[in-house]
Amino acid sequence: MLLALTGCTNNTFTRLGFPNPVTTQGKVVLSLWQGSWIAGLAVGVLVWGLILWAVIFHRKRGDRLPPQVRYNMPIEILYTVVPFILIAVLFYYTAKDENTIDSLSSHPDVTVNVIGYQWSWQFTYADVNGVKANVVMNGEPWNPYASAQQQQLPLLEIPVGETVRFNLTSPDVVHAFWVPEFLFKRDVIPDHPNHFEITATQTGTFIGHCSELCGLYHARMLFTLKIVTPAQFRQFIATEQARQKTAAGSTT
Ligand SMILES: [Cu+2]
Repeated sequence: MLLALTGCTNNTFTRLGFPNPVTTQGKVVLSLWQGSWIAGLAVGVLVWGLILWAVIFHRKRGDRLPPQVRYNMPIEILYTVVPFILIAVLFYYTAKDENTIDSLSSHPDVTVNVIGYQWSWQFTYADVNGVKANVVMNGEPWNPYASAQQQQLPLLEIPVGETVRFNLTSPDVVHAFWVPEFLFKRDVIPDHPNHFEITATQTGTFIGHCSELCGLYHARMLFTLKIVTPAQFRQFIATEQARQKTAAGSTT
């Protein structure tokens, strides 16, 4: 029933509490989550059924000790083999999906270098379709004296339907890059660059978070993620390149 439900509807109930994924990788995570629940429920129903059966049909009827099953080889082997099969199936699908989610293409369409620092984000568009972009989007570290409305969140804009690679580094402590709708987070570790790729499947605006407690204003370490059409994205890059060139020119 659950399988049929997941096939034809898309709501929090059939997603078992997960957000609606907006990347191809996120959809893989969601399927693994749903599959694990279905497997878990199937085992649960069997075990609960056996417990109820024992409770109802094997109640204590007098003082005679019922037949004991200790050192019964076939049952001992069953106890060992069945859990092993359960774990092996879960392991197989988890490892398979991890490989899919972790896979890096040889030529991503867009490469973004991400620096997570106390307490904001910097996004550098290193490469767009094999061409150096040199666009830097920097957040202002959280200012406790400014109102939430005054505070500008750093902007990460990416195109829908194209592979985007993120290279993650940190100059200070461990952070973690997290967009709930990616159904994915990855640590941002000093002296240990991390990488991952996503392909967005729909446009929209989302909020990204740091998900590793990193100090006083950790909770304020947010960014805006905008997934736009490839044409809007090219326009964004061109506009930022022009703006940043002018800004650089006016300071020298
Ligand atoms: Cu952080």
